[in-house]
Amino acid sequence: MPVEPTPWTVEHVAETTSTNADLVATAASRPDRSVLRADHQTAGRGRLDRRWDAPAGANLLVSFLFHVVPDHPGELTQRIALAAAAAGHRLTGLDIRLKWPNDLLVEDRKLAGILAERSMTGDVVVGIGLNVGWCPDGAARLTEGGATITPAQMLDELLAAYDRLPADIAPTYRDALGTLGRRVRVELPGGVVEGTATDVEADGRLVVLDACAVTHRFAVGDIVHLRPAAGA
Ligand code: BT5
Repeated sequence: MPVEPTPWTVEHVAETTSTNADLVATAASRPDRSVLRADHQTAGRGRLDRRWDAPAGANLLVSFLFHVVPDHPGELTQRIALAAAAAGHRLTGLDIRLKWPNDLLVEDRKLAGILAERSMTGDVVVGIGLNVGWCPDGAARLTEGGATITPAQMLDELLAAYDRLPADIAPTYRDALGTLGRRVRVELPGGVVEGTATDVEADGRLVVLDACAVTHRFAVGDIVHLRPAAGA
């Protein structure tokens, strides 16, 4: 008999500063698989102190608390990304691809971003901002093809999709990762590397082969998907 997953404990608030900040601060007093969704964030966070924008009520702004953390904690981010992509596709038919390390894209436009953080107690909080009814210029949203979807519907579908993921997500993640096979520019505080993304390792590191046939492995970084070279 397959083991039933721990049920999700879902809380919904009208407004907060950041759902990630709330779960990180209260991790010890909440059960495993607590979920906090807000209609509006007054200080929504991206990575590296960047901002995450969304008008009140328009988009999915939600964080997930995990007390049970796998050996490679990035797997939780990968699972949320895969579940969100599957749920979005199920609701709209859009072809949603993953961009390493933590974005969801529709035709190279950003649909969602994910921010994972550790609490003082070692728990992991994974937050996703996913554009449902609104997106900034140049980004993507779930309703762009005319579908009528609410953030609450998208969350329900995401939670169900998460619990349908297989025990070993590595092949599913690799298939969904639009970064593989692409020319990429990796931007790091110390400089820039350009090359072809050839693989992703079990611990989530991206493998990039540069023009001098040197292999680089990145655990963190911002990447840009480049257009294929002319004639390639
Ligand atoms: C991310 O950061 O993409 C992670 C975003 C995580 C947001 C969620 S919402 C729920 C939870 N609570 C939080 O406080 N945060 C999480 P990053 O890769 O750094 O991308 C941030 C950049 O994306 C910004 O600098 C903007 O350029 C752009 N951006 C901001 N809002 C956007 C939106 N709605 N759609 C697309 N791009 C956006």
